[in-house]
Amino acid sequence: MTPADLFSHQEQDQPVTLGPGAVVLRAHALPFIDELLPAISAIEACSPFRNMVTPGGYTMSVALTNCGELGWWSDRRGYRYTRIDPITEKSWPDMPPSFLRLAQTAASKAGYPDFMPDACLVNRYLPGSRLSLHQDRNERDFSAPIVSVSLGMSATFLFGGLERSDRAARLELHHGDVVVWGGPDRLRYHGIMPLKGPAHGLLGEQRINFTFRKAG
Ligand code: MD3
Ligand code: FE
Repeated sequence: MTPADLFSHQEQDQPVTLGPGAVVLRAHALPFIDELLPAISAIEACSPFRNMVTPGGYTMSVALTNCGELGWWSDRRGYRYTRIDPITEKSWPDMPPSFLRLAQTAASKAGYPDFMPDACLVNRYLPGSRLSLHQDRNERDFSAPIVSVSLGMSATFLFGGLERSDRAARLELHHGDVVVWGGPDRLRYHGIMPLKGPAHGLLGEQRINFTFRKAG
């Protein structure tokens, strides 16, 4: 059996370790789903999804919005966190209570009982959208983990090493999966292969991912 087969046949109810600080909680978000979908609509109504431009001048194929005190932003001048959405010129929408509970229950299961995220990036992938290998290093404190939640269509996640040139392993992420990345895995290169495959029963032809961070 290949590692991919092992991942796809694993028990749904026990955490799977990807590295010393990386834990996959299969289907952990499913009990929250009835609260999450309306909460995403409410966020989107305040701060719509938009395709940001990278410092290199490329428009991202992933559309993004934020909730929480701080929101991630990219333009020709660089990557950073802002308190104000530059499009609406208002604060980013509040982090919904259901989002916070989901992030904190997941972080606790992974060994981070005091996780207090102040930022949540919401990514929307349509068929063909991808995220090339990158590190998340715009946050002030790398001792806090990142919690990621996948909804909708399945995607192939790439997790590399601490150098861009390190060979990346692959993992399928499905609707409801939550991954906690901390400790020595916090700065690993990672990305998402171009989205393809069957539409999701509930969300249709899209994948939504949110990542909770302690940014400030
Ligand atoms: C590993 N998002 O928003 S989530 C991102 O599915 C991002 O939309 C991807 O990478 C997505 O920055 C991947 C999984 C993830 C998120 C953050 C990490 C894995 C990580 C930070 C460090 C190591
Ligand atoms: Fe990332």
